[in-house]
Amino acid sequence: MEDKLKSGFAVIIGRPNVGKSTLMNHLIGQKIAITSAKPQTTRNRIETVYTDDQGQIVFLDTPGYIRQTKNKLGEYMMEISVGSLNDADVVLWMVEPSSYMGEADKSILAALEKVKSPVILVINKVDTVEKTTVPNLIKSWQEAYAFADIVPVSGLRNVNLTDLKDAIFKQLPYGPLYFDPEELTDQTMRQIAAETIREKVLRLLTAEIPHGTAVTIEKFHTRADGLTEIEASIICEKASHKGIIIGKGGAMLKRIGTAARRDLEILLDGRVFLKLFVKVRKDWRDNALLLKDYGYQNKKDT
Ligand SMILES: Nc1nc2c(ncn2[C@@H]2O[C@H](COP(=O)(O)OP(=O)(O)OP(=O)(O)O)[C@@H](O)[C@H]2O)c(=O)[nH]1
Ligand SMILES: [Mg+2]
Repeated sequence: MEDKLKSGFAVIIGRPNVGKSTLMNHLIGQKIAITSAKPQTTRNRIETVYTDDQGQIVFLDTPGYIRQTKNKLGEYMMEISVGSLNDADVVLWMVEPSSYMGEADKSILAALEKVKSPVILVINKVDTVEKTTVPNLIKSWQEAYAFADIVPVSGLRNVNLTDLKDAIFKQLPYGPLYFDPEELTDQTMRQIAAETIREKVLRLLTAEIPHGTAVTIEKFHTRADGLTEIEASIICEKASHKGIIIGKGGAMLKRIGTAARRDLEILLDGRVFLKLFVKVRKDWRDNALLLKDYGYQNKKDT
């Protein structure tokens, strides 16, 4: 019945690399947010919409919470992460399957003390621990906070995701759907394309280089014959990084391009012609104007 539907915003917060973006993608059944084994993959707030006969959950994926930022990009990411809590009807705090609470988790806990909305603790990656340890994990986290619920899951392996959705709906108010159920995300195709390329950079390059990269889309055009032409630039911080991103004889750039094109062809359901450039912009992560150009700017500041 229409008037029995529930709806609201579920904000996913947690340390870098705990699996927030993976969980969100698996909850909605489509890959929207990029993921990688490197911490601080997500840089922006990413909204996705899940609708079923109980109602609608709007998920907000956020950058991994860190205590100390090293540059303006990091500051921006933390503003997004903590600021998103204000929009939450329910908070999903995601942790590793361990009873250990690190400094970042303690800071999150302190931030949550100021939040009025209910908090569900999501213990992720339970596929990596003995099943028998889970009840003890739940018990030890129970002592930390008056959680509305504690749900162990594996986002990657789709374990307990229905239970998690039920737990979320339980906390949401009755109300109208915010979005057309067909509207899966607030991300534009251009944004998803840029992020897909950045994901390949994160996954294919090691160490520090990916953290200093951004991707801009110069051209995005779908031709009458269905082929989409995309031109994009990978921005990096040093000439030496540019050399590594391009690789010997252009081999690395080719690998990045091929991997990104494959994903984009699935996403766009058509052929893609992808041309990549690499540019150096020294210290862009501390340059307010460049950050804005690359899409890292608070909406309230525009
Ligand atoms: N074994 C296992 N690995 C997982 C699970 N969920 C995520 N991962 C892995 O954990 C890593 C980080 O996943 P992400 O989804 O990018 O993590 P995140 O919390 O969004 O990270 P940031 O955006 O950096 O804050 C990736 O290598 C995932 O494949 C899970 O349930 N089980
Ligand atoms: Mg993420």
